[in-house]
Amino acid sequence: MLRFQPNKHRKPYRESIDEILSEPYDFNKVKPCIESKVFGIGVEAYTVGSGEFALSYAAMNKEKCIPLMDNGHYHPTEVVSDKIPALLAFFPEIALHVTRPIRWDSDHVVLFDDETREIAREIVRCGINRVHIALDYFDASINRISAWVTGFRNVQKALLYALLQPNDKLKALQDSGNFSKLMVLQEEQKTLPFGEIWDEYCRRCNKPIDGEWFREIEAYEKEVLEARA
Ligand SMILES: [Mn+2]
Repeated sequence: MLRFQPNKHRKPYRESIDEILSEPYDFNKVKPCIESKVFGIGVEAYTVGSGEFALSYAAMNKEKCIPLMDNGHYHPTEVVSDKIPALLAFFPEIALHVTRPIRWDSDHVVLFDDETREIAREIVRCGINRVHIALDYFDASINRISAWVTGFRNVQKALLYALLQPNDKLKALQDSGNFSKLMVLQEEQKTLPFGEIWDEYCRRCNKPIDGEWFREIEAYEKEVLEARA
């Protein structure tokens, strides 16, 4: 007698996704996503929708769904930026949940940090039209509007930063094996005056520049949110 039932959870999970995706929809307009996770609260030792499960499902059902990577859902030594070109070698399009992981947890407010910039650079290098970008974070310990605005602006900043890179020049240096110059150029770009370009982008979009918007949120907190409490 079998003590354990193999695939007790994964088989019904697979069948339920099959059933959900059997409903008619236009795949050109609706992009169901299969998102993996490396943990679940209280079930750190075993997660049904693991990376292998989700990616295999998406690979076998390319006409019905696309894979989604949440960068809070991997081991802390793995980076989603590196996985983007790998998946795009097999899938015409992919989706992302951009977030900020801390240890085993995800969903913190996205910062303008190294990995967010690297994710944006891979998106730009691989083809911005092939990647659907969604944000996935919250933080109830800080003002939620400022959390939302900070993370959203940081992803926009990362994309602008990536678009400003001399990508053709960097590619030519890589292709010709000139890795010394490639490294030097990439390092020197880090201290170029990015903030002024971001401010100009905000002005052209008719949106507040950094330093202007937070006071509006503070005023709203005082006048509206605190009055509700
Ligand atoms: Mn997610």
